[in-house]
Amino acid sequence: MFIDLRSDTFTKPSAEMREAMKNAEVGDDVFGEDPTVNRLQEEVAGLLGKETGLFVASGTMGNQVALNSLTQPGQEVILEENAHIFYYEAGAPSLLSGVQLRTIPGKDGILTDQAIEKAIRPPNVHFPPTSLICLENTHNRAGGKIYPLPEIKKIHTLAKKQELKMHLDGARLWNASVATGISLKEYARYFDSINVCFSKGLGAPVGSMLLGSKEIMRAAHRYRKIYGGGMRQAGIIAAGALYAVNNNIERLSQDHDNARKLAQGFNSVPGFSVNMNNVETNIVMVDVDKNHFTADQVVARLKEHNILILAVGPQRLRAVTHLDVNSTDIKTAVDTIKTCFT
Ligand code: TLP
Repeated sequence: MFIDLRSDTFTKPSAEMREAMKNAEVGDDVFGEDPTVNRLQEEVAGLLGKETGLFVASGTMGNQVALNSLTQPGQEVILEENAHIFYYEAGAPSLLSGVQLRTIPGKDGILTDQAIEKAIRPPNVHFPPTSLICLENTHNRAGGKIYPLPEIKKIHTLAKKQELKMHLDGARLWNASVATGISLKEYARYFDSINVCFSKGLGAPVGSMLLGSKEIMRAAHRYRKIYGGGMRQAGIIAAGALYAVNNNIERLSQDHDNARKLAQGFNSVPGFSVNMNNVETNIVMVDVDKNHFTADQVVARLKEHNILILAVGPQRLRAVTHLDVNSTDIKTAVDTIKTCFT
């Protein structure tokens, strides 16, 4: 049995979740007639305080449908240089929305309103018009970093002043909310659209949701269809997501505790270092000293001992905690790291 720390996307649906999926009431969701999808959309829209939600196949689809709905081809979108939308979505914004991405380096993934203000294009025939700001909370490549609410508020004020739209990639917004005690609604209110994922820390096998006003969601619904995302009896998978939302949010705090323990474990071994200030949720970014090993060497060695982690750079590892990894597994992982590398 592997202890799989590569991502919180590796979770398998529990017996109870599978039971809920098996018993799901279904209908044709392209006609808006799947009762389970409709219930999920209503419940999650209620949780986030948005008018309406649209169940989509993946986080990537949610983000890309949002970009399509909030921009026009030829416009520019501002985002942080390590944002998932820029880094890991296969160049989709240029292909699907015809927009140009303007990336800005953040501090641990976080942008300030001043940095964004400098990047907004003034009216000039030479420039693409800026139309959208995208933030990511928690920030994946920054190691699950939580976007500070005061910063979000300042960026929102700037966006209002400059008449720009705001989209949130909230694949792990649940983690931010559980870690800070700030409600999902409070985080959501500063954004025109938000994507949340059920298939990460919440442990559902498939599915994400885009949320926003009825007007934005009308456009989003059409783009989802254009992308081939009309999923018919999607209630089968929506039931897994519904189960996840109703049962697996509060327990995320255990994943956060486990991430801290794992990070401390790495820090106790020469050659590894984790900035503990950045271990705020369930992602641990580990820097590997090149005088000791490469990230690939560490991955290979740990795999021999049934522990799976990811190399996300030549000297950088990522480990993610989730509901299929308990505190005993973390202890085993830490003991193994100590024996293998000291
Ligand atoms: N992230 C995955 C990989 O794509 C890197 C992971 O293992 O962390 N936004 C954020 C912040 C994400 O972390 C992810 C997935 C997505 C969007 C995309 O979701 P999916 O994989 O459902 O398209």
